[in-house]
Amino acid sequence: MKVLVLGGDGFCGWPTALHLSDVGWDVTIVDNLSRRAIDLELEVESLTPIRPIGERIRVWEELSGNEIGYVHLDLAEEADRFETLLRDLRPDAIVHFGEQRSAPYSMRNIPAKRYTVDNNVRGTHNVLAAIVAADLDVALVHLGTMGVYGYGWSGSAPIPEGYLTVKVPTPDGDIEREILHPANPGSVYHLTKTLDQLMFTFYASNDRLRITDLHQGIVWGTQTPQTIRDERLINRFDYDGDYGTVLNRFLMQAAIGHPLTVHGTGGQTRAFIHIRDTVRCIQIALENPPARGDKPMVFNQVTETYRVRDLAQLVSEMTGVEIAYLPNPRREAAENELNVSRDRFMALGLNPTTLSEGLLEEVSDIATRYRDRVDPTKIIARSTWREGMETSPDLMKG
Ligand code: NAD
Ligand code: USQ
Repeated sequence: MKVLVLGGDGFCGWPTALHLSDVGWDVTIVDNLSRRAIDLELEVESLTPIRPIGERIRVWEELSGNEIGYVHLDLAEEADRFETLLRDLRPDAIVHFGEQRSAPYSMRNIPAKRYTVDNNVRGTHNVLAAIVAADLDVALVHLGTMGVYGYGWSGSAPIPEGYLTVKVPTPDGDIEREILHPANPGSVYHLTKTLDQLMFTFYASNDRLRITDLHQGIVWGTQTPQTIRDERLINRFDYDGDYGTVLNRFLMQAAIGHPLTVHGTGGQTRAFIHIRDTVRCIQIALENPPARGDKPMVFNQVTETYRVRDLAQLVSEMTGVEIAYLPNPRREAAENELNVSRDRFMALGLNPTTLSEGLLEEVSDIATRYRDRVDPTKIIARSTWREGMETSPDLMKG
């Protein structure tokens, strides 16, 4: 099986490339290294010491005997080169991680908003158009987000996997229709993922492309059985106010004794998944694609849901670090319930890593081990959803 991993140098893409290579697939990574460039722009580094892409790939080859290809290519800007790559390689499958993925970064300022839309929407469209132009019958798996559904929209009813059955009133009585679940994005980044969904619907219908959209929750954890084999293979771990996600941030904060930065009341409920399960889910999705002519298949890629303040409580009890309730820099519901259907992956054999199993390992093996690499001035989230919104003046000193 020949697979292209778009965005394969990133937090989810790198461990996925290694996992698929380890199970014997022929993997080629496509990445323009824009995420590493954003680290330079933000003057922050991954908590873990990630190595250059060429070295990562060489070390993997030495250890496993498996080659991984690498093509430096910008999906948004180099549409023709990408089409040529598809014609040359003729992959059986493509996994698409290659987007700007931070909600706070996407709200940082006008240039970051424009970049996020241009990069993500053009990139995804270029991928779809190139598959059609190269006349490939490929399984395309895209990483979407739980945030396309929004939070609190459907009350206590479980969020379905992508589609909703609705009753449409007509003069002859109600008729039932299945529609894409209404989109309710909470940031410019999340907005791009809702636009991706519409492009998938169109290309699945018009060009009979086989597309799976994975609405993934917040990924936590760092290592997989492959990245842990050698320190030079280590995965990235973002902790800064823009790219660090909530649980990994709390773990890093606990390791350096920084108060845990809960936004608002911490009543936000979110869905989570460990990086080890992300890579297994991708393999499962690639092995179970929709048929040609089917609508895009949607999986909710989540294993647990937690309230932010309960996560903070858990980490605080485990480590003794205090909790700081800060003004929320985002516009989001202060409190929400979240009930998510996730039957598909469970039915296909996913056996999830739960927080209770994996958390302590993360604190000791990653956060504590690399705590000297933390720049405390990068911890507080400074990107606000609207000009004039408050961030925390006290803790900003670091
Ligand atoms: P990441 O930023 O670590 O990785 C994305 C990779 O894509 C980077 O290596 C970047 O250089 C590359 N890239 C971006 N734009 C590109 C372009 N135009 N051309 C070529 N390469 C490009 O992000 P991640 O955390 O690995 O997320 C991967 C995907 O999963 C994203 O689409 C994200 O929306 C989705 N996702 C992530 C999470 C999470 O918690 N990390 C949760 C849900 C969904
Ligand atoms: N939060 C805090 N304190 C912090 C950081 C975050 O309270 O220090 C809160 C936020 O206000 C938010 C929640 O925690 O309510 C989640 O924030 P996050 O930064 O962990 O996650 P989010 O911005 O939603 O984005 C991340 C990934 C994104 C992915 C998304 C999945 O960066 O790529 O799409 O998770 S989901 O949230 O399910 O849509």
